[in-house]
Amino acid sequence: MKKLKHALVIVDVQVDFCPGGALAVPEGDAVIPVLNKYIKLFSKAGLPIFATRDWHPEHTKHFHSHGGRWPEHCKQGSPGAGFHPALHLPDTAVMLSKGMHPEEDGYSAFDATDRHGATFKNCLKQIGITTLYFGGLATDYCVKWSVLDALTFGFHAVVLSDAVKGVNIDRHDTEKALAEMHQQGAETTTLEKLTRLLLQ
Ligand code: VGL
Ligand code: ZN
Repeated sequence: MKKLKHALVIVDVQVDFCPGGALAVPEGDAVIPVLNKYIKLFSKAGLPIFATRDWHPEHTKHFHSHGGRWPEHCKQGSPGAGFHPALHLPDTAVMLSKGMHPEEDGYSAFDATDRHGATFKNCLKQIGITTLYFGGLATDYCVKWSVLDALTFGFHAVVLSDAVKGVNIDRHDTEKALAEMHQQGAETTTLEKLTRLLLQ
């Protein structure tokens, strides 16, 4: 892991995607303690951490109520749209918001912008990031599209296989998503492997 060229991307670890939330990912909260360890690892190494949030307007084609695929979730400013309180995001983490456009799903982190309106891609370019490590929710939607976009844009993409969970509307969606990401060139790692690599 070359210094400063790698970054952690935590996708949509929000209240609504965890058990009890409006669009709960089964066992979605299980990623949190693992992600907290990744956060420590990246922080200690001085590597940047990004956290995306799904941030929908009241009216969007994303929702059932407007002909879309999903129940209402992660509405801007609602408690469900907050980061899960057990996730220990450092103050230095860069928050990115996505899904604000009423005509678009905005699944990918590359649809997101920071608080100044800068795109994720520009944030990464500015600091010379080449490799992205993805964890969070959900494997078969926002993680998948973020990883595929990362590859399309020429980044190395690594899926943190012990820190992602899928919605699984169809039983095999997570499996399929992981296979598709792999096929497109994504790698996978685990906390154990990455820790070992860093200590070398
Ligand atoms: C997501 C479904 C709808 C996700 C967001 O974060 O994966 N999934 N909106
Ligand atoms: Zn959404």
